Amino acid sequence: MKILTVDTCPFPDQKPGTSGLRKKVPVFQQPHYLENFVQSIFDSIQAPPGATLVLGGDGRYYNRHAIQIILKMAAANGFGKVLAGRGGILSTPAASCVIRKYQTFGGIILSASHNPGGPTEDFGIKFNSSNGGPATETVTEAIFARSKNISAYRILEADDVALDQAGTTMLGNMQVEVIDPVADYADLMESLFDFGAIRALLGSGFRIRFDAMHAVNGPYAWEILEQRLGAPAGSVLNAVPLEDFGGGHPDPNLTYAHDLVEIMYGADAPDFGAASDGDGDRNMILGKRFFVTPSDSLAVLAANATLAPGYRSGLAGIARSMPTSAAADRVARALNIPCYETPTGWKFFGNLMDAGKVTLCGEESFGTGSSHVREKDGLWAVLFWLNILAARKQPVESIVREHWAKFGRNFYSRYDYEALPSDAANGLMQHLRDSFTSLAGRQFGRYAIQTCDDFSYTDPVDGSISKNQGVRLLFSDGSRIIFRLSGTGTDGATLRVYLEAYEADASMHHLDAQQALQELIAIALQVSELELRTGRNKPTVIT
Ligand code: G16
Repeated sequence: MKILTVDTCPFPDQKPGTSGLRKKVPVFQQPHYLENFVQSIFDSIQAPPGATLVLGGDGRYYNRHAIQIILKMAAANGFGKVLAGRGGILSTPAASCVIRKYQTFGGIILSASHNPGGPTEDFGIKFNSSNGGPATETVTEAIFARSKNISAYRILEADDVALDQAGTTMLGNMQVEVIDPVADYADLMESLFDFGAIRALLGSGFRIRFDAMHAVNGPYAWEILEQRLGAPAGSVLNAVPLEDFGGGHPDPNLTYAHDLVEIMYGADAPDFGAASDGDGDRNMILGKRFFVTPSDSLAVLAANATLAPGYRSGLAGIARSMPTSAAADRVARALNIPCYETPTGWKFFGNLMDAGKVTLCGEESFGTGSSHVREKDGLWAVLFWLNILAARKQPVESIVREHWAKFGRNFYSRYDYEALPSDAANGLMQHLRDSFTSLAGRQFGRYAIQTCDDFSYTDPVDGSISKNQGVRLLFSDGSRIIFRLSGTGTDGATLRVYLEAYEADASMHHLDAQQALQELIAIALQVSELELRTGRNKPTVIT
């Protein structure tokens, strides 16, 4: 087998976004496109010769093809071993788990997360470091810089590796070990949660539905929920991963997980419903005819954490992304532990967890997780909820309502305007920045703007600074409106408008969030000139 050095030219658009490089499949299919990016990773991460890499993805279209290329490039770049998920499958949290458990140099995860899959849909790739977490901005910047001046890549001339059965083969001088993608992760979950109590709950007539959305979590949910925990067959829906997710949009929210939503709001609704996304790191939690916002979910998990064996000794701290509601901050205050506010992107939590400053992390974008791995973790959140439900023996809705009664309610909603022309979206953001001086101190009905800024974060561990992380309008009563452009879309620009209002008065907690946030929504539309600038009179998705 021969190592080939292939001449190539740089592509200008290989800048990793919020979580790796995500593009349409035809972009990745351009000659040398994937290879350039993989070589840029290898050139930037300085792996010692003989290092071990973890490799897997969410099974979407192009996953198998990309894995073969990456294996041959890893062999040509001096790696000693690759641990690859059987069938090329590893959920994002499982990949993080395997990197940590076997103390590998890092891993490459193939996923475009919650974005649709298929020949004309999305694909993605990212590098995770030895802590199991997404590479820091310093590393992703180095990868991007390298991609702009790359002139050649190395690849082994070899046949494809058989990936569908566990076992070990050699690829040149590199060992490829095909591993069971589920076992290590399922064992980790069993070590964190009271499986006995959850099994008893599920055996007592408590009914659950988990919608895997034809994405990667199907086999994980089937093994854990139906096999190890004894949930009746059929509790896991859409459990077979498909390359195009069955034509669906594997994003667990009220719009895209509509099959589950219909079941959970139907006449004979089960007691608990949940869904996860393409690569298994996001989650949505539902009770009987009741939606738990991701921000509330983080706060409830934090307040009840000690009910789960893995968290019995308490939490070191909590972190949330800036646009996530401050519900978790109130719990942190009550527990007398620190709460950190980071920019959007799980990569910002890694340093805090490595330094032992936080145990739980969460984001409004349906992401919750803890220091058990360095990615958000969809099934973990589901099991945490089931553990709490088994311990408290109350319905989801009453647990959340009691939480609001104790801590107050942070009404919350996010409006997404997808596929906007980039110029219009950038213009709107610039208009807001230009308005900071005139907006500060202005009164809108009962709301007064106290300050406006563009969020900037200084990492308390390594001192790195991340600027321009979202425009914030902060009101005197603690309410907030935030405008941000998504870093994960592949189609024009996606504008996200985040709305939050705090209500201490329990007699108001029954209100619908859209009702409670009406005035703030009107202010957001007015100050941003959204309709005028984008031509949109309604959002694509409301969560
Ligand atoms: C990624 C990141 C998350 C982030 C989310 C949304 O999630 O890992 O930290 O909150 O994108 O980002 P944006 O608002 O920039 O689109 P995932 O599930 O797509 O990997």
